[in-house]
Amino acid sequence: MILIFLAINYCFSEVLTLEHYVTSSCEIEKISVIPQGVPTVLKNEQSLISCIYHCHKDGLLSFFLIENNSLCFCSSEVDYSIDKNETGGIIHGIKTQKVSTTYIQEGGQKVKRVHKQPEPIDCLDLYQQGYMEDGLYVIKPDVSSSTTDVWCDMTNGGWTVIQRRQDGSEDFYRNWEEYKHGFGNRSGEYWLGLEDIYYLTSDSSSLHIYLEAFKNDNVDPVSAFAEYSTFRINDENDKFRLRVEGFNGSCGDSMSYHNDGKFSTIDSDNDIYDTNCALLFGGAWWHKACHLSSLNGLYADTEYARGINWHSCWGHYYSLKKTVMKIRRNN
Ligand SMILES: [Ca+2]
Repeated sequence: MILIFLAINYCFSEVLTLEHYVTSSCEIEKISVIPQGVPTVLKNEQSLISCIYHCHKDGLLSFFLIENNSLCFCSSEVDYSIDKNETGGIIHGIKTQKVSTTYIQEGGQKVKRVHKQPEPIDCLDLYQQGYMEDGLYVIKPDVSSSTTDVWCDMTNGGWTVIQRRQDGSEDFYRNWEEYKHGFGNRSGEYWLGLEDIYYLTSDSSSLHIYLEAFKNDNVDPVSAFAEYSTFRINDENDKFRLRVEGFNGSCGDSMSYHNDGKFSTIDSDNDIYDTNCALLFGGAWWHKACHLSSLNGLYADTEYARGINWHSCWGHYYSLKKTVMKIRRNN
């Protein structure tokens, strides 16, 4: 892969920026000239190098087709261009997400991948491909699933965020179909969806939960974490039954109680209590009779067991400000 960069000095030499975008089917790199004299650094190329080179020449973008470790050669054929008004979102009508920018010291050409690649199945997959920046990515958890946007925590090594609360902007009082398919803004508050969580945890996975209180409430502690070395859920036929074990954390284990519990929503009572816990306490969860944790509870609701609760640390009368649930395959 390194050889590619040693072999690309001969179209012209200008300083370029290279921006990485992802779509549901490929990665796209946008190239533009930046003024001479601007400090630049070559970084983070990783495994994106393959298939096709771009060459920026005389104001036009041209393609070079190469194979790995072969020399690139110029082509006058222009079959790809960048919309100069593109502001980070649409290239040729394709919705994209900007994931990083690379500065190239030399060479007016750069590797591009435009061939369709196998879809990344999760954030760990992307991380192992060399994506190092936190942010939105497109994944396809299973051959039979659709692609979906997801927030990836790359800082800590490729964790896929499946749930996030932080400001009460999203309504979590929702029904079975909504919890099955997911909802919310992937840059803000969201629930990924039970079906995708089922696919994502078909291999042995860990769960990490981050919990944060409102600072002004003067509760102790202000934040905590809980981690489980094994986390998976069964499919819908078994009501997305929870398997969770191997606790490690800073403020008690409020999740293991829910091991073997089925998921319940306001319109689907699968708990072992007389009535519907999700309806009674306003939070869809793997309820039993009923809960020691309820991270999909009602935002800022401090009535008994109705808020965003983590009982072992803050009890049933305190509703957390922020929660993040994220998962990662164990191998
Ligand atoms: Ca019940």
